[in-house]
Amino acid sequence: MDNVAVTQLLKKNLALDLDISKVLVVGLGHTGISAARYLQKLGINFAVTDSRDKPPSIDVFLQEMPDVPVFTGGFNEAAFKVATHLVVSPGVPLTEKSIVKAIANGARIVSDIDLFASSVDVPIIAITGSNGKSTVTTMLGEMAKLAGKKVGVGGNLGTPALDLLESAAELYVLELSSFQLERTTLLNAAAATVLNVSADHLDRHADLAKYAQEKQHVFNGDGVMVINIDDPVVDGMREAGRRILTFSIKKNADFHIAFKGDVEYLMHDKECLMPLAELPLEGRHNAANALAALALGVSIGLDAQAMCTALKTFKGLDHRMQRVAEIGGVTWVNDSKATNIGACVAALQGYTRKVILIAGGDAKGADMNELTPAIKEKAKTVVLMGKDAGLIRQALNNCVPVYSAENMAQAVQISASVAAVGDSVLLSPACASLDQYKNYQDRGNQFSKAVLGLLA
Ligand code: UMA
Ligand code: ADP
Repeated sequence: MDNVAVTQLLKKNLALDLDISKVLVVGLGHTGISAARYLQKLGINFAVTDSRDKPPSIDVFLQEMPDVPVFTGGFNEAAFKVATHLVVSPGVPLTEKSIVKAIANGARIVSDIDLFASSVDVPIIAITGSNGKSTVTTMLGEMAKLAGKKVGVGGNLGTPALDLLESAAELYVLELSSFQLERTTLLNAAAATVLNVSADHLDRHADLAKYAQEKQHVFNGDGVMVINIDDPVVDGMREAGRRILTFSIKKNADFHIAFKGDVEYLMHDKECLMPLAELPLEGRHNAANALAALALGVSIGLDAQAMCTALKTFKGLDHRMQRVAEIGGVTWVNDSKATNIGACVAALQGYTRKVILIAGGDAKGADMNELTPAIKEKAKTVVLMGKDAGLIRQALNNCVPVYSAENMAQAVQISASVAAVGDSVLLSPACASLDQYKNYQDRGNQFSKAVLGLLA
């Protein structure tokens, strides 16, 4: 879409008027800088604020936009007072005092996704859920490429949505977080899914119901709803009158798993799409992810053969059930991206033999008792680390042997000392990493480094 058409839509949809509106971009990380570039390009009057002294994108911002007002080291009250619109980064809670006050004064909250949705006239596929978003988003991106589409892939995954506009794609696949969705009103995706809902980010959302409600916004509009019927919370999100495609790894659905003879297939209705064994990813949950990606692809008419080829050659993402090494008959698996209970439980459920589990970190307000049944069933030993290790230890109540580790090197050493030939050691923390690491990648890398160090 050209700039004139976009500014007309912004005025119509968001009352964002080139001549009179004053936008405040709140947060200067990836989202903030992408929003600033977007507003600059359209000639919209804006300023930027960030509570940190030196926010992540400040240098590049000052270089690219030296004339735009920027307030750091605290949220600038005067800037909030004059703002008609706030583009709030997902990491900044809407309960922030300055934001609450600005809303009371009539300012309108706009997300980068709202701006994005007002700037494209090609289909958007939107993917959310507690777990599997990045995997399904990447899978679908690969499928679309193999099906010959020029596709833009991003959102919560890597490239901020507004930066994708440069690619002038004919299809966009967006991973969206609950924080992005809670502040988005304009999305009307051609097809959307909530992959699953389990406890996460409860330090930011009031409770599980509120968190699920935010995720449900992904279904705003009239596009195809792709529904996981194995998850009762998601199944309850169906809307009458909408086109719905269902998927399940447990029962019959539009996309499901079934045996034909002694081969298990990914199925679309009665059609065998591909043998499940040809999906090169560990864990039953990845079969669900593949079915979700297939359903989303079918809903926008992607070629089934191209989609299956993409699945068969899908490499998987780092830090998700990633096999690091086999050393002395022990397999070491990095699932550092398991930053909530649901992901850890899914990882454990994929094993037939009991594992040694390394877990712990920042529980983000989750109830660690929910982890106990899966650990009881699937773990022979647990090694705990991080801020909320005590909560997990308490929840386990000595149902399995539990060790404590100060850091990753020690956790790996302890695991190596208790592992026997044929065992797997799984890093699947069920917690965020920020109490001890830069991010989940840093945690996963430290795990891999310590494991490979065992070879020395
Ligand atoms: N900030 C403040 N005050 C605050 C909190 C943050 O000023 O109280 C500032 C920070 O100083 C920072 C800026 O806000 O400079 C932006 O921070 P942000 O946390 O919103 O991060 P972005 O760099 O804009 O990245 C965000 C997503 N981050 C979060 O949702 C926390 C990125 O997802 C996403 O890739 C990016 O937008 C592009 O869309 C990351 C993530 O961890 C990967 N997401 C969570 C998850 O997957 O679990 C939801
Ligand atoms: P997200 O982007 O939602 O965090 P990822 O694809 O990055 O999802 O995977 C995050 C974690 O969740 C990893 O530990 C992965 O093994 C696990 N996981 C992936 N898909 C699922 C699923 N469908 N159900 C439960 N856990 C999953």
